[in-house]
Amino acid sequence: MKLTYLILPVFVAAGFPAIAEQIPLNQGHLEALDKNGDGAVSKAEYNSFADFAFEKMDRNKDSVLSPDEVDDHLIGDAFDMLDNDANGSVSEDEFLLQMNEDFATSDQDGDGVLN
Ligand SMILES: [Ca+2]
Ligand SMILES: [Ca+2]
Ligand SMILES: [Ca+2]
Ligand SMILES: [Ca+2]
Repeated sequence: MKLTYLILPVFVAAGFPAIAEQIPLNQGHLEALDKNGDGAVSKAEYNSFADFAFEKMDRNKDSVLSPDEVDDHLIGDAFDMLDNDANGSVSEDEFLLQMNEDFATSDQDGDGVLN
């Protein structure tokens, strides 16, 4: 399975080693997301990871991500992509929207879990 490009930097945000733009999802990533150890990443597990990543990136704890907070963790033009309403900050809703799209993209067989 391929990670989509946004998920990967979020791994970086969560303390995984920095890595290049797009890599295959490896067993270590899966295990980190798979909290209950059933070998698959459910939407709930993925969402709790997304929450964690958002909080981790939001250094000043104002509940939005500024460009510098995003640039520290995400690659390329991730900020513009995340900032749907182009108001110069990324809300948690905007972030989770993109994360949900990434989940759907990664879940190629559409069964609601990544494995
Ligand atoms: Ca699981
Ligand atoms: Ca912030
Ligand atoms: Ca915004
Ligand atoms: Ca699946």
